[in-house]
Amino acid sequence: MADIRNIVILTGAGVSAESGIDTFRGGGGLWEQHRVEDVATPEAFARDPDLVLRFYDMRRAAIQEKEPNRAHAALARLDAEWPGDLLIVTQNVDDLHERAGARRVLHMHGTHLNAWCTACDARSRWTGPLIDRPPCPACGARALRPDVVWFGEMPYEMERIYGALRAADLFVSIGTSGAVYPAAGFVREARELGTQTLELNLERSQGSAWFDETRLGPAGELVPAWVDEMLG
Ligand code: BJW
Repeated sequence: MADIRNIVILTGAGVSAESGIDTFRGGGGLWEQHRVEDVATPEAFARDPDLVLRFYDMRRAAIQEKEPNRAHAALARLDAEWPGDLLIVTQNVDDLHERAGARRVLHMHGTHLNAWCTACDARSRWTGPLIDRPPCPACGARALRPDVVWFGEMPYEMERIYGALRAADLFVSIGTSGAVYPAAGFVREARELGTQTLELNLERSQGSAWFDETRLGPAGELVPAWVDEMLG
């Protein structure tokens, strides 16, 4: 890890697993017998909005009961103390990075704690349920949906992410299966740019072969140890 100034960190569900938030593809990856791919799509929302809203209401309520873990805390410390550029690109829709104190965080798949009005396009902070079709605080239309990125939709702030990847000296992927694009492709972008790449995961992921180094173990142990290394 020599000559590193700019760092991009990609996080996935594994970073929040030790906070008690289920991963997507662990434990069968099913919710009430539905695959994530069948609930997290605009088609599913059009076909059965109650099912999809119930799924998100349940998860929005659950994350508010959870607390950041040692991995979130270590990344927040790195964010606070790292003198170079740093960007935590999270696929997670929980707010545990922020609640641990991290500031340089980008939610590429959106956030549970926003509702998006499909009538006026406003985003509003939202902590309660959506199942009863509450009115949009901005325009009053009953057209709110979770502000999350479903399959077939464009993830947020891709230009900013690719810009940070181009400037990075180190790309680190933590707790993600490498099953979902475009995030799964970041390691290849980084390699093509000659950037050092490191993976921290409980087990080998679909992308492990692309990384210069993979360290296996729980994020709550691996991340604090790596952050200690980085901060010397
Ligand atoms: C631990 C641990 C511990 C456990 N410690 N680790 C080829 C190229 C480009 C696109 C595609 C393509 N083929 C198909 C596509 C389209 C599609 C896609 O990827 N489909 C796949 C099924 C193949 N992608 C899209 O549609 C995306 N949009 C898009 O591509 O737009 C066009 C575009 C093209 C090019 C550039 C830009 C745009 C949108 C994807 C949206 C994903 N949405 C979801 C739902 C979000 C809302 C919600 O939360 O409900 O995002 S799906 C779900 O998967 C969620 C996650 O963020 C995402 C990734 O999951 P993650 O985080 O990796 O979790 P898991 O469960 O898979 O893995 C957990 C990992 O943790 C495991 O590895 C464990 O080992 C580890 N772990 N405990 C450390 N204690």
